[in-house]
Amino acid sequence: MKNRNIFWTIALIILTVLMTISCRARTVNTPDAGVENPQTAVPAAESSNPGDDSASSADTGTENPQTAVALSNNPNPGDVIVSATGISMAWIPAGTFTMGSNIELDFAQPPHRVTLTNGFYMSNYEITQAQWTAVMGTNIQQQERYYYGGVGALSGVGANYPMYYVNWFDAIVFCNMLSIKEGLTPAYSINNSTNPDDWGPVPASWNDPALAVWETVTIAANSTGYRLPTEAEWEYACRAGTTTAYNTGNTITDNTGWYRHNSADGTSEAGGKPANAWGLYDMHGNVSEWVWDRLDEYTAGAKTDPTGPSATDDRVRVLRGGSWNDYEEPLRSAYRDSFSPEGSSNAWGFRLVRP
Ligand SMILES: [Ca+2]
Repeated sequence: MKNRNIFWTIALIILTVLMTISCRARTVNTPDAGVENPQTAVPAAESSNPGDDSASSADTGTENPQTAVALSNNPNPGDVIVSATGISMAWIPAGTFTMGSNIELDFAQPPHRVTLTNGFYMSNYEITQAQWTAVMGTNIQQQERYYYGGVGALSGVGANYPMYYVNWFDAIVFCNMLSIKEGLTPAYSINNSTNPDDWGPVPASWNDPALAVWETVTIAANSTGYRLPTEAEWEYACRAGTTTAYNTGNTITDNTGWYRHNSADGTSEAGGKPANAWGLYDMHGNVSEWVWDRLDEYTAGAKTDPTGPSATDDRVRVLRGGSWNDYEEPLRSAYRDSFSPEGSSNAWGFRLVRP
């Protein structure tokens, strides 16, 4: 009887130890609610697979792109969520900053105070070719159709390369298609429909009669879906608290981003240069990025949640951040480029935001 008691005592101790070890292991492996701190995220070289679900998930152990992560009620700047489609997005906090610059070449005078009253999520990377194909079903070769310089050419092909040959209308179609795919309320409405299937073919030439209708696009109030950043949201997120010409300082360096002096005559895989303080990659260079706003001259007064002019006489839309094909100046945080919304190029792409 005594031996039997000792046996059960030892068995109980062993069982307790085993359960403790098991619990500890499970605790260590549990993802932190899918939230990844970009300050501790794996370096870009190891995580340069924004379009590759399996690799990023296996590498970090904190992302499961197959599962939409519940939005945090109180995220910190740079906290990452990963959408059901595998698009990682960083939290950009509400705040006030000085938009524009006094550098004449930036076309961004006068500098003025802008307040963004709501935080938002912004995709950590430019939308990649794999992400485009997953939502739209077409590849970069099928999308190549018009180059404003007159000569078409592909400038980098691969799952993790940024998508280009996307005109402004293509980008808003992508936003709504992705929102529908993920069960969110689409942000854009044309002719009282938020379903791009009702909109007809995307206008891709300056004399397409459908342009008149497409340019009436509006943002649906209170939508939960994906959209292009406003110009103010883009610059605020690019700066991430910095006030210098680039978010890496007042002079460009190799780490600032891909541009004409360090890109091999084309785009590079997303995430190849260091992220800014809020975990955003390639805000400077690689592909220049469409934003929502039509181009207009800045005015001096302070503004809250600006969305640009609504008049269609300013029909060109703003592009931000410069590209692999640009010299130093267009990569600056404040620099404003623009083009007609039906135009596309092998140096222009986009990224997304959502509430
Ligand atoms: Ca870019």
